[in-house]
Amino acid sequence: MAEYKIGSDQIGANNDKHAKALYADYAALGEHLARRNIDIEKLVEKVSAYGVAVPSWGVGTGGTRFARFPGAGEPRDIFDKLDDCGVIHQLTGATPNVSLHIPWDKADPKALLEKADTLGLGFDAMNSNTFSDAEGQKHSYKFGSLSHASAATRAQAVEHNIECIEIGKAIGSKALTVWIGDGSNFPGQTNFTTQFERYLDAMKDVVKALPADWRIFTEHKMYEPAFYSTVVQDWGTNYMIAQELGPQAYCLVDLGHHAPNVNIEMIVARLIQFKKLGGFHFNDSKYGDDDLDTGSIDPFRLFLVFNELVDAEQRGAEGFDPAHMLDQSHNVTDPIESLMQSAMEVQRAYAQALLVDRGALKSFQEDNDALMAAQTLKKAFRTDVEPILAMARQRKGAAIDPIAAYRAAGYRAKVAAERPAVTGGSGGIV
Ligand code: LRH
Ligand code: MN
Ligand code: MN
Repeated sequence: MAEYKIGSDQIGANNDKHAKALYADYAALGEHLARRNIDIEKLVEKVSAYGVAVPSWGVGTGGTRFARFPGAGEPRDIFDKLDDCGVIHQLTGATPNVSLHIPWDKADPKALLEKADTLGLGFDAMNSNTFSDAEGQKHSYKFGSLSHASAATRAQAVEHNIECIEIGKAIGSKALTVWIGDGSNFPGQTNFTTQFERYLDAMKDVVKALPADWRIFTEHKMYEPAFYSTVVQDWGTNYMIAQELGPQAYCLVDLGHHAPNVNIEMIVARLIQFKKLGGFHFNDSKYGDDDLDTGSIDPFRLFLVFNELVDAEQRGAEGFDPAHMLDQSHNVTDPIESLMQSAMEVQRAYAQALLVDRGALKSFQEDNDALMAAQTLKKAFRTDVEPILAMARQRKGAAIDPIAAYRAAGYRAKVAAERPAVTGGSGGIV
């Protein structure tokens, strides 16, 4: 039994305030969906079983390239971070796993496991960091890591990734996500081909260290921190990498890592079709890698991504098992609130995508009825599925309204009293 940070009586008291309205809304939606031949109970089951992992680095206040404004009760270490992740899961019932970033979260694996156990949490993919220099590290990553011109620097980056696998093995993780900042800032600074060859060779060494039941996810990103060229810049390159690295290698899609207007849902469909979709970093963006709360800018795009995922799930696409993780940075909100909101947005998109009448959609597509095909998706997207999500939470003992319950519990003030205040500074995380 998990030792949660917020009393279940507090959640219960908050739920009591919302229960009557929830039952009424649930009954009304159930009736409406029945007319569409949809069983609301089946949807609650599906949504209940759904989970998205929280990034350990997301529970601290992030920064821009210009400044960081820490909030009250900033987690001091990975154990505080896990406490915060535990609260997110306790209130939403939607985030059973945490994704760690090494060396930021480096700690005794036994202690990590014990702490996660007390909070009822598990661990999703490990993330390596060769985009910044760790304290005491011999070779700098200023000019790259896995693709660096110097063999010693590349070997150090390979070693770091192997260390992440070792830690992951000890805590029950089954995947490693590799994102590198390698690239160049000026035309001529690097040779595209040589740099990519070096990267592939180094990654092959990492893959050799992968246990048989692990997967490795490579994450592409168009630019930043490199501003002229990036080694793993788009899904095409990413797909080539996954092909080169073999059957354990898959592509990770971070929603914020594409050129503006790129059709991300179509990229997702392609990667599913060719059995190389490894997972997601969900977030939202307006301009670049903004790391805004998931679904805060373009919820329709999130729905369209889930439309592809549900399509694949329902037709039993071979080898389809993507990891679902959030990757956000919070500058002006309480990270716990933002992550809870995002987890619920992801669930919402999933529930909406489950509502798509796929039989009708197929006929409209075959009849070239563009208007009705589009309306079929819109009809699902426009349905307010909140009572389904709230009912799934309530039945798990989570909160009907997680943000209200969190605020009422005063968790932030409580940890602010225990955790020393952190002063701001210049920009940080990418
Ligand atoms: C890079 C990225 C990647 C990192 C995380 C901190 O922009 O999305 O996933 O590991 O941010
Ligand atoms: Mn990411
Ligand atoms: Mn990013």
